[in-house]
Amino acid sequence: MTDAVHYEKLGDIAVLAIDNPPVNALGQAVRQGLKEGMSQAEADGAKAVVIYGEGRSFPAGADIREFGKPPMEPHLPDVCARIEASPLLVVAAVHGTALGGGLEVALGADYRIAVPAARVGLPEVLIGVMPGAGGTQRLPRLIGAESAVDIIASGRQVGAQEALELGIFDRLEEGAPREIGLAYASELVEQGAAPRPIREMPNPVPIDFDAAYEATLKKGRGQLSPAVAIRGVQAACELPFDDGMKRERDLFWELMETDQRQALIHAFFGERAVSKLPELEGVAPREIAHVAVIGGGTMGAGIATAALLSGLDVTLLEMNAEAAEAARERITSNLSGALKRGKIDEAKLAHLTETALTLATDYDALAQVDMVIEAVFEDMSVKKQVFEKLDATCKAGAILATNTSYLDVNEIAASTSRPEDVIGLHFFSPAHVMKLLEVVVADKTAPDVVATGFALGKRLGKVSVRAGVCDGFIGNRILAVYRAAADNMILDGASPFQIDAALEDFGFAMGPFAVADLAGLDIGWAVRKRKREEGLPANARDPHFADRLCEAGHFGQKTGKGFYVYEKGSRGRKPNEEVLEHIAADREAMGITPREFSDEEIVRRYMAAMVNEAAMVVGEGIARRPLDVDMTLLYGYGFPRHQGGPLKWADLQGLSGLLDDIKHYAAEDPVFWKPAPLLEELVAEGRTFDDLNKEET
Ligand code: T1G
Repeated sequence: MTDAVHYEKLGDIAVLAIDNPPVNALGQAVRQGLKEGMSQAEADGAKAVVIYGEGRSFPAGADIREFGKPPMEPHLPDVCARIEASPLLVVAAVHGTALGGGLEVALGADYRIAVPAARVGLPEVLIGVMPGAGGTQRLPRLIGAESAVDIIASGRQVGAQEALELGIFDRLEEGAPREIGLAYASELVEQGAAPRPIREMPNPVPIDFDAAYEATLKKGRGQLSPAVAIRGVQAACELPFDDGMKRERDLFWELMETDQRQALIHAFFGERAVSKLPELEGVAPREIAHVAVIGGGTMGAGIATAALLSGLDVTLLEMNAEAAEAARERITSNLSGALKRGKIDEAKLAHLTETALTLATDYDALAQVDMVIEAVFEDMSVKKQVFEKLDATCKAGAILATNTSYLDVNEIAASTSRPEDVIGLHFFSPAHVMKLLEVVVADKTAPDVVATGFALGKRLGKVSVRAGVCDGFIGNRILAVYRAAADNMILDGASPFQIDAALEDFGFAMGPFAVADLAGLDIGWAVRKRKREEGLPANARDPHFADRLCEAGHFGQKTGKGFYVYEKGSRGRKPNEEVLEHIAADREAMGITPREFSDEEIVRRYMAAMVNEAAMVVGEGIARRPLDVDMTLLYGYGFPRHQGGPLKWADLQGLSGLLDDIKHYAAEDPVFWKPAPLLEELVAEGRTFDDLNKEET
């Protein structure tokens, strides 16, 4: 027996305890142990076998770290088949999250018991593959094709009660998995229950698989795995079991070989690695129980909502009682979403908005808070006034954070006597929904203040990324460049509508101009005006077509018209042809003769600009690693997850080809296109952005 699976025999019942922390992933030692344990139980004359997980969970799946390496025997489908083929009664006792291969092992058993808090699922499609150990063959036989397609194509987790009702679990019982498994197995043995291998159940009734496939492919905006997994379920309906298993395996390996699998695994591990900073090893965060938010507008109310939902007490400071009450209404409205989704009930809503939330109009109310998050108007002089007051009011050790999206945090810190307690916490709107949090570390920010920023992010359920101080930090700095690349393509002949469509085909939920309409065109307008005041680089192209829209009061969705026209009451959008006249005027003023752009060129240029600026951001140390940029774009800017993030995408495309493109573009427009030194260095050395991730992590 391997030490990853402990074997013991109690009377007529053998027990296989899987012990492979942290999530009992089904690595080679576990698979070996299960196979040997089944043989041992049969050799010992046992009548039944109980399989359960030690620690926090029944196996949460195959060991994703083995992906991309030569597969090692015994293979998981064979282990599941071995369990199913046993003449003994096999009981799986489930707690925690039985996911992927974990659920597939449980489906190899004859009976499945679980604790009421257990959850199951087949989330393989979320990491670019599909169930590959019988999940697409056994689950449909057990619960029907339609329910199986829902669970497999969505990758969602299913609660124990729903799993019981579907037929995945036979019984729910409070208690330790080992105990409830033993008791259930004893009962079954006494009843003379017979093994009931799922492979012997009839083929499930088919659904319209072509329709399901097409609909899923469209919904996934080009992600392959959910749609391909449906073909696995189709095999369960149309083929004998063993042929279905072979079909599943073939489809699984097709997906395993895709770039999307590499991209999605990169996103899975990147989401966890990004908030592990070597410089914070052993640095204890400060205690945070009571936070203050200054400013109850959209951002402040969103931040307060996130803090309240995480169990923190919040004092929200506004200029006057009326503004403070308006903020409470915004927070209550934000929380009504959580109420509708069943995350909180009415009593909790009342507690959060009337007890946990305190409104204030006087800075003295902030004297004892542990942290202040400032979310006032994006103007340096206003922010400096706020921080001077906080410096004079807040207790020693209170953390003073600014939610600024681009202003210089060093300058804000310098307006206090305690710059070591000042940090940037850049939330993304809506702050109680968007997962990205840029933790902006100023020159004098103390390590335990950084650690506290990450601890707060974790508590709020955010993906926190460390950012250095520059205009726009990581995300907005890169956004400004790829948005400018799109503007330049418009000046040269493309239309905003073609650009949006091309990037939505690439996988973005919305193209850049639809996003600008959503965020509000006045935001970009203010940035362009600020940058003009600061002085643009000589010969920089400075389009005005978006300004013309704003001057006419068209700010996008909130005014019903921007790049698109938004009909009242309909979610649709129609191109606003007026913008084409403004574009033509710009081209004429710049003496440009427009040319055709292919969708492929649009994506290539847009992505080249994004990758190049991202390489500068990493090269300058504003982002610690390439994966930090990838997580920023995935969690804050709608970058398609199945493309992995801009720098993973660049690695998969090939850096030398990208650099060649950028040099070609630079020959046309040397002002906008300057190859990033880091990109040139990696190409020269034959290295990838992933190589840098490995060095740093
Ligand atoms: N393999 C390897 N490591 C894993 C892992 C896995 N399957 N799941 C989690 N980890 C690591 C994770 O990287 C982290 O490591 C630690 O465990 C704690 O995880 C044949 C082929 C189970 C819901 O996709 O969804 O089965 O950072 O921080 O928030 O059909 O982990 O501590 O070093 O996420 O409590 C299918 C993926 C695999 C499940 C727990 N299974 N995991 O969440 O903790 S493919 C999955 C999760 C498969 C078969 C196919 C979550 C979780 P570190 P965590 P958590």
